[in-house]
Amino acid sequence: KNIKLIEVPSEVGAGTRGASLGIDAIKIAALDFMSSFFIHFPSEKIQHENKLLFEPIESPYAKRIKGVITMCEKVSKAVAETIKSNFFPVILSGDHSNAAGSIAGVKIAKPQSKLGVIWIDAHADLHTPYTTPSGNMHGMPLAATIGEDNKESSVHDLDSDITKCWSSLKNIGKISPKVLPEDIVLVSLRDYEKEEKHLIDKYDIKVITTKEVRNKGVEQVIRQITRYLSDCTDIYVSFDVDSLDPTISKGTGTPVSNGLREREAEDLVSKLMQNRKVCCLEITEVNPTLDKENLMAEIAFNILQRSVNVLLMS
Ligand code: DIR
Ligand code: MN
Ligand code: MN
Ligand code: MN
Repeated sequence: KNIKLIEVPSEVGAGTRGASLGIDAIKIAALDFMSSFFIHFPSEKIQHENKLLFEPIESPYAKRIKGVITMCEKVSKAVAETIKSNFFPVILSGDHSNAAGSIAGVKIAKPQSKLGVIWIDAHADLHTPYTTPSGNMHGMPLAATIGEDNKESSVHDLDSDITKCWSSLKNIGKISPKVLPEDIVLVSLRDYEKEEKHLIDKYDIKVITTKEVRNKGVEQVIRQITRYLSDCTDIYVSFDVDSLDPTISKGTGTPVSNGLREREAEDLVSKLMQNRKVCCLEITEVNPTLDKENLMAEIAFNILQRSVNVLLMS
């Protein structure tokens, strides 16, 4: 496969500052490892909207959603163009809200696809502005992707401006829903709110716990995921570094115990790349400002490099 790196140094969707520096931290990790990895691939850097961080927040239930919409539009176009020109997009993003744009991009390039999503994350990212406990948009990309409002779990009243913004986010790429809940697999999920649990139960969304990864082993779990998504034509994989255990993941704004070990994450992501249906990989939420040793970026780089090596061979 031909690889193209798409760099998205945006952190307007995160609640903790610093993830926009994650991509540079991964490059520094490569340099510290004396790796020439980044020379070998064409890359495109998407212009960010991080200046919004200095401005007052317009809505507490969807912080900087306009910036997130702008980012997702740009990311979706870049990802769609990349796939159409026969390159495999590997996205390095600041915060996870950008993934709504990445998935939109895949769907724009492959409008007829039945698109599966493998979401490796401590969180479900299934909140909406109606249910969010934080207002942080990085907790919402999967809900936007499945076109969900979850009004039945509503805890906030929204004004019409935010309602409109949420509709725009759901409709990025003018296709909604882009993915069906039955075609999502949440891996290493362990921190969610009852409003998200409601959706997981309502749609019977597939969850694979850290314990299952550990007990069954990566290969077995991958077979299980592959079987589960067997009627999907294409698959997008998202790796949020907070899926890793906090003992190794210092560089995340949202550490949650009982996470994946480095080896498990590396095996899981890289071996998933052997699946021919996988057409896009995103690695996200490295926050080097929380991590004096740059360990998180080093782990992210190892996962990136091994995954790309597998992609190059297939
Ligand atoms: C929580 C935390 N569910 C929220 N979400 C995070 O604020 O929506 N997602 N950190 O990555
Ligand atoms: Mn996430
Ligand atoms: Mn997360
Ligand atoms: Mn199915």
